[in-house]
Amino acid sequence: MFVDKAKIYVKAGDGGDGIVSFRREKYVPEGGPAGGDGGRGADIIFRVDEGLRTLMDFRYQRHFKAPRGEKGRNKGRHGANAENMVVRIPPGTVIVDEDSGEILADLTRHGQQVVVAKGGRGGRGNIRFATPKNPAPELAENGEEGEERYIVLELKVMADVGLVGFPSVGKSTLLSVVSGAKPKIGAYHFTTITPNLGVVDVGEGRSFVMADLPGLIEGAHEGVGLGHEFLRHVERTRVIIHVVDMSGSEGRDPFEDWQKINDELRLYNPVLAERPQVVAANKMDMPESEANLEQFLQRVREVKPDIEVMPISSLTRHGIQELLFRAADLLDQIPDEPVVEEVTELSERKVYSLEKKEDEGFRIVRENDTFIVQSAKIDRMMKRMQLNSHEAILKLARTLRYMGVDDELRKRGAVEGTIVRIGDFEFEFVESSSYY
Ligand SMILES: Nc1nc2c(ncn2[C@@H]2O[C@H](COP(=O)(O)OP(=O)(O)OP(=O)(O)O)[C@@H](O)[C@H]2O)c(=O)[nH]1
Ligand SMILES: [Mg+2]
Repeated sequence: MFVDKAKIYVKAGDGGDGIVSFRREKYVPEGGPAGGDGGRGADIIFRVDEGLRTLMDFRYQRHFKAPRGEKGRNKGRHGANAENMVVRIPPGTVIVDEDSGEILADLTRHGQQVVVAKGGRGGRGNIRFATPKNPAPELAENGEEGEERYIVLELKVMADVGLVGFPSVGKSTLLSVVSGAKPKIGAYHFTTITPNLGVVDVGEGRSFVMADLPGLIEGAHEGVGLGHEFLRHVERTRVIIHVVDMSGSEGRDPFEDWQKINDELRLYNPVLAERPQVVAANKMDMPESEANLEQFLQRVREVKPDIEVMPISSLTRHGIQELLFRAADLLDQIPDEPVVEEVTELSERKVYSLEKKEDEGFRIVRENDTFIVQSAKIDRMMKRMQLNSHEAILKLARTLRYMGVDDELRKRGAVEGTIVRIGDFEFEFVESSSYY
């Protein structure tokens, strides 16, 4: 098991602004308010697509910004809602909020989806603010901001392709040149003692997970050299790349190596003998390799005429691209089995609500002679208000009084003329009787 990870930023669409507008019709000199509401900003939705295997795509695109809603229009018409943005993720993706560490969703089945950032509501147009007392309001609201957050995607994956072979044939080296993985490489046997995995990007939107497994030796199927441990991993891979050292170093015979490993696979589980296998004839950069390969091909074809042998050198990278394409093609041909294991600790955990908890309170701090009002609610409200009209200011003042901000300021010593800062705005404190 290994975890493919990606950190991304999502920002849902802002709502469209409401507008101030008045009817202008023949014979109606002073038309009523006619400014429509803004449209809703786009949500960002993550949806499971079973065709995806890795989080590779998120290495190239890490920022997702959804479109905003349209502005309100005249004659009371709504601005259009923005179309939601759908991002495809592979099955088995756990979505975590970076700030809180909360699991937002744990999606396993095709088509499952979750809203990771909600689009903002459209602002109300001036039609909506009309009252009998104020039939022609000069007041409209800005669209609400779309949610934004940093998200960590975690995918628990199993390997699609397993590298098997004797120790020191170059399995780890191969993985290191085709993926971002950094396995330990060494001229001694059993350099690798636990599997390493890496994501291989084949291009054209195709990618797969490759496992570099510890070297196998004779008797592995009986457990020699931790054989069982390693073979269990091979069992789970869908395609086997059998790496054979063609240089015949250490007096070894490539054909015998190949046979011995295949015996171990078959003896451990006969199914493994049927698994699609490509032989990667490695170390072709060495002087004896060419001659050895010729011999190898002859002998191998006697026992298995349809065997695929691809000469490569992980050192010079010769033949590597062809090998990867071949592995990807084989994977495409194999019927999809579920590769995602149910991760019980996660699926039993509650999926947390994405709704933000409203924070209704406020805090007043003093900076010399200035009083600063800190409140998420008021900040949000001020962002929505178009504070260029007298009416909007009055509405804000009423809200502040209603929330108890006025009383608290007075208690803390604010008097007529004291400077009060809220967000980016500074006001003079005015005794409420003079509001009207
Ligand atoms: N000349 C040459 N040497 C290679 C090539 N690939 C790997 N080697 C060397 O072979 C040695 C063993 O490489 P590893 O990648 O560690 O082999 P391994 O199969 O992972 O070995 P274990 O983990 O012990 O099973 C290292 O010294 C590599 O530098 C190649 O294409 N050409
Ligand atoms: Mg190794």
